[in-house]
Amino acid sequence: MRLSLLSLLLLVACNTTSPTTPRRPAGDSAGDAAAEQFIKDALAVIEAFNNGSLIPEQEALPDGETEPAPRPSARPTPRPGASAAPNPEPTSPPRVCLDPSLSVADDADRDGLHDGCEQDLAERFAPVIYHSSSEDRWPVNVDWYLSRSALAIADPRCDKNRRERLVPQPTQAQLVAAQEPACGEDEGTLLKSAGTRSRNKEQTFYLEDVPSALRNGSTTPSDWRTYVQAYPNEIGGVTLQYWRLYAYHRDDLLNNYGGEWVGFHVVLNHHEQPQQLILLNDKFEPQPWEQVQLEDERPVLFVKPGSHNLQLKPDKIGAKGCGSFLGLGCNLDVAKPATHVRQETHTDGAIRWFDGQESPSAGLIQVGRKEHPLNGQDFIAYSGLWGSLGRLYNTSGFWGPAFHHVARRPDGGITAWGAGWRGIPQSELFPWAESP
Ligand SMILES: [Ca+2]
Ligand SMILES: [Ca+2]
Repeated sequence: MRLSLLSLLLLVACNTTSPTTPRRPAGDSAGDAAAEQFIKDALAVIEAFNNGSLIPEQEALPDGETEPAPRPSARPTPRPGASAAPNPEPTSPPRVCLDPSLSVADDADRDGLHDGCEQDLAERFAPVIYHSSSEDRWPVNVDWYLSRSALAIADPRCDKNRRERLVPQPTQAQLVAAQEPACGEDEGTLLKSAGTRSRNKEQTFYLEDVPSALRNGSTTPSDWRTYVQAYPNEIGGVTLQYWRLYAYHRDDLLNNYGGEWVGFHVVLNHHEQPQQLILLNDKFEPQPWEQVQLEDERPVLFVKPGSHNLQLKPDKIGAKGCGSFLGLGCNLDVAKPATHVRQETHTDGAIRWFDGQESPSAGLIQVGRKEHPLNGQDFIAYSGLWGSLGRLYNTSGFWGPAFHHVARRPDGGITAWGAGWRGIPQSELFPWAESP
């Protein structure tokens, strides 16, 4: 069993101020040594925590609990008297986009950063994305998907293994407003479409797969919206998360499912300089910025057809349009426009197709926090699945950005949503409630 951070700090404190240790007058050298040792011990605990080698235990939610539950603090609370400890963050101001005098109008997602400044950074580092000319599952956006799907619930603990359609073509407001009573041993608990995350994809809200004829997504470029979340990070800069939605994931015969979210992070330091690009394909993959191809300051990413995994290089991405015999040996090549579709994701960017047609891109939209969405993007608080339930875990839909499955922390925290977030609210880091 791991000791919680709070327990360790208490242990340190108790050892330092043990009632068996006689109190010493101020200025006493032994007392100074004890105080010094206390600070050293506390710093060691803080360092271990920040290194990830000390993770607070997750407290089980009581039955029926669906509201945000108090969690162990993501960062240690300094003890009075330990304030002489140096700032563990290796940077000093300026803090990017940070303004203590911000009004709610300027910081509607309440992360301490000016929303306009966050948008400017997101536009500046918005990626250029290449799809192969042999792609057949194109991007969509949230409202496109919702208007062709239906909100439903699955609860195998009910009689007859409940699978029930609740709201056809839900709006974003309807998507996050559903509440249904749980069956079985959880009877009396309310499952919430904006709150309850299912561990095993059993007792869960889900969005039905779109009909087969629509699984190729949208070929209308104005539908290819890119969603952004920005937040203050632990190196005094801003982390930019970019997320995109596809109607369907087709990997192979066995690993197909509806509703796929693909994302990555751009980590900026306190001088607005990018340090890392973190891919979120099947795992959390930080990449040094030096390895990222750039167009001006913008990262360039390549999409593997069907699975939509993101790559830093176009290696082994097959394509059409090379003019080779039977298309043999044809791969996506930036220098050969017939092998790809090039999308500038920033607002006012363009999309150029392999046949030369060009049209405006859909641009970026900030989603804000799941507790304080921006720009009407309420979907970000939806905690159910984005595709139907299949026979297996991997053939069922997956979660959206704020409840994403990649690299989930041992204590249940959502890594893909909260990595490096300085002072992350516990209600953002953890699901609000969990079901089987
Ligand atoms: Ca903000
Ligand atoms: Ca933000």
